[in-house]
Amino acid sequence: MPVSTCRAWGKTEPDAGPLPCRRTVHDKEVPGGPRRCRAARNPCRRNLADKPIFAGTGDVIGPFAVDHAALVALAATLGLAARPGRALRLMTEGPAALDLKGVRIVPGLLDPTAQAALLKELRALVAAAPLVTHSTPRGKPLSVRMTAAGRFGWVSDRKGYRYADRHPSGREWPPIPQPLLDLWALLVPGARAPECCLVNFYGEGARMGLHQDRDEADLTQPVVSLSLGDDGLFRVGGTVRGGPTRSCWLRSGDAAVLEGPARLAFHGVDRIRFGSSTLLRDGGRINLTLRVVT
Ligand SMILES: O=C(O)CCC(=O)C(=O)O
Repeated sequence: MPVSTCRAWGKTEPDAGPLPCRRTVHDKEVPGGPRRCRAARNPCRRNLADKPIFAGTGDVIGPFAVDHAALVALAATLGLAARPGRALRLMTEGPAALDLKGVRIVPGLLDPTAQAALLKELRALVAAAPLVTHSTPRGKPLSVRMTAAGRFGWVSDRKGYRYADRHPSGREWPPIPQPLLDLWALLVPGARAPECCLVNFYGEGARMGLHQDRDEADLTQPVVSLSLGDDGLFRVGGTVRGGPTRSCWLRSGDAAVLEGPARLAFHGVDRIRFGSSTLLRDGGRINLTLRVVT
């Protein structure tokens, strides 16, 4: 059987005919931006089984301007100051972004060292505020387990979806880890300070249906999301339910920013590739979303 080889992935797959390579980003941890599949004549077909409409090449909006001081602060709080090469490369090139229906996706923003450093902070966070299985107002348990940090945490139960100033245990939420505040400053300079960092944990089979983030009082403020661990298939639609959507895989270290007209875009996670990352020993995906609540 003829095969096409995607050199970037180093795998051979059955040849299913000429189809565009959808491998746009994410395949390697590349400080400073994504790499593309170079097998233009023999494109990889790895995503065929997944069938999402992936963001295409034309959607790459290239490096975006970053505040270098914010970048250095982030590198320092993540303990990367001793590795200035990486920070300097980012400072020179700027991270590249992808426009997914107005949502800014920044692939590979945190390298594996930075991810491990952040994970350490998250372990302390979860020890102080354990993950909870919330339920919908109708009483259906959510598959994603959650906790939070900051002045507020998002909760849900028979009383509805809302922000609460305490963990369901009655304890105050722990503070938002400094690297996440630095990440916010880097990605959305000029925005108000985040008041909540929602921590979503996706175990095997967990998903999040399409929804809008609209429990916050000031919808002009952005939402910043960071993914760690297993890949998650992120879907984005418009600002009204229904209509076309587009998807891309979010990988460990990728960030996404919902801002401007896309602040109220419907979005969700169709599924995760359980075990696709080695960041978490037992598998799973963590997503952190930083929000201004009041
Ligand atoms: O897990 C994700 O990537 C999305 C999380 C999300 O949509 C949310 O917390 O509102």
